[in-house]
Formats: sequence, structure tokens, C-alpha cells
Amino acid sequence: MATGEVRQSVTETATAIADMEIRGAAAIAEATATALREQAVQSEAADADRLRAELRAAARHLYDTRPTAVSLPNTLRYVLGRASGEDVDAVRESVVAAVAEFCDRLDRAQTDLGTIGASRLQDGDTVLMHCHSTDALACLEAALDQGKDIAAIVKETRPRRQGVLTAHHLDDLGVDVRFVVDSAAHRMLAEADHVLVGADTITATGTVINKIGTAGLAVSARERDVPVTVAAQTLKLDPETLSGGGVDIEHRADAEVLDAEARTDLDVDIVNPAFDETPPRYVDAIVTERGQFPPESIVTLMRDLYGSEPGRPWEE
Ligand code: RUB
Repeated sequence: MATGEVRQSVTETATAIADMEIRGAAAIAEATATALREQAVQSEAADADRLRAELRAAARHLYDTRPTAVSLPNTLRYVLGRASGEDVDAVRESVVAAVAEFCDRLDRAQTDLGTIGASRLQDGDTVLMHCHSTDALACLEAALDQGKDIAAIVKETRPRRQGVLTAHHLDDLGVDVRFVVDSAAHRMLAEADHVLVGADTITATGTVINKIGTAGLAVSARERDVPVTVAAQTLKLDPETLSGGGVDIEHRADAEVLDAEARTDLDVDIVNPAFDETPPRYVDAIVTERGQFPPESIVTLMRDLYGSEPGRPWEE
């Protein structure tokens, strides 16, 4: 179909995701669902099949933005799988209802996961955090709501410094925060009781894909005997890995690592992978809204929720 039939609200959302104005797996999911709803509401399609074709085209456009966070394809699966009805109005209404239900589930999942994750934190604990994860922050926030006194050490998270967002969030909550450069992580683990991070994707083997630096942090934490908790709603489980598929690790622009001035007269290859893979043996628990799991057992939950043949309705 002509790209013109993908509504501007979809292309704007796709650009905002690609440019990381909208970022973090949960925020990407919500924005994706909302963009599909706008496509349905604003569409001038004459019949139900045409509207479904437009929704698939919009979904392909969104899918092509960032390759690593599985919340994006899982959102597309959820909404497209419910775009049903005989006539165009019925399809439109089913999409609007599906998106409302999806966003509601997203909010509830984060709240429920937060309560479960908080049970791992004790009064007086210090938590070391990497990047900016709303799922991880939900655990810490729930612990504070339970009256626990929690302090935080926050890693800067080069190159884009999402740790600054986490520091602001925790500072606003009145948490005692120490902000450190990434290379201070091993040393600072001596003063931490927990590592608490989010995830972009979790594979069937329990491997955690999260912001670059997570894997090194988890290995250091094991060396220091500090438990590693990954907070990740079930939307982060990647059903395509059930059949052995891998996950694409996004590489981003050189300019994120060194600006133009620093690159002048420098003839080197800059490599900028945005995510890395933490093997399950370095993770103590994956906290979801359905409970907390040893990473090796997450495959059972994945199968229950997604079945073993997830499909790609946007490619049909
Ligand atoms: C963000 C990141 C976050 C996860 C989880 O990377 O790695 O830890 O997305 O976030 P980026 P949330 O900044 O490149 O998107 O818990 O909010 O879903």
C-alpha cells in the first residue's frame, strides 16, 4: 500500500521511537499501541479489509524502528490479533477497545510487578541501578511505599546517560542517590545489597537483553556476591526465541560515542551496540507481574502466554 495511507501520527511515533524521544521498552509499547489506535481512528478506509491492510502497514512502519525491544512486536501482535469485525466500524472499534485494554494491562502489570519486586528489598538496602527502567523503578517505588528506607547507586550509562533520568526520578522520590560513572560499578558493588535492572527482551533460555553494560555489571555482581534482580513485565518475553531464534542487537550512531569534534582526524571504527546479553547464570530472579522466576524457568511462562508459534501478523 502507499505509504501515504499510514497516518502521520504513526510516522511521527515511529520517528520519535527511532530517535529515542520515546524510549524504554514499556514506553515504546504504549506509544506503539496508541499509534495503531490513531491509525484506526483517522483512517478513511472504505471497508474492513482495507483498514486491516492499513493497520498492518502501520505496524510494519513501527516495527522497523528499533530491533531489540520485543515489547514492540508483542504490542503489534496484541493489537493486530484483535482487529476483528465484518465492517470498517467494527474493526475500528475493536482496535480502540484492544488498545485501551492493552494500556490498562501495561499499567497494572507494572504496579503488580513492583509489589513483587519490592518483596526482595529489605529496609536499609542499597540498590545499584543501570540505565532507566520504569519496571525496575516500580519495584523500588513499591518498597518505599511499604515504608522501607532504600538508598541507590545509579550508573551514568554511557553513551546516552539514561542514568541521569533514573537519578532525577529517585531524587524526586526523596531517595538518597549516589551517581557514578560506569567504570566505578565494580568498586561501588562493595556497597550495594542488590543490582536492580530492567530488560528489553528475555529469551526462552532466560538470557536477559538490556542496555549495554548490564552483562558486565551482572558478572561483577556475582564476583561480589550481590544478587541481580531483573524487573520485566511478561511483555518482554520473546516468543520467537522458543524456536531457537536470536535477538538483533541494535547498533547506534558513532556520534553517540564521540561527537564530531572528537572524531576529527581520528581514523578508527567506532562500535556502538545499544544492548548486551546477560546469561541466565548471572541473574538471580526475573520479576514479572505473574511472580518471580529463576531465569531458567521463564520458558514455561513464555509458552503459556504466547504459545509456541507466535506469528507475525504485520507481515501477512
Ligand atoms: C532502555 C533500557 C531499559 C529497558 C527497560 O534502553 O535498556 O532498561 O528498556 O525499560 P533505551 P522499562 O534507552 O535504549 O530504550 O522497564 O521502562 O520497560
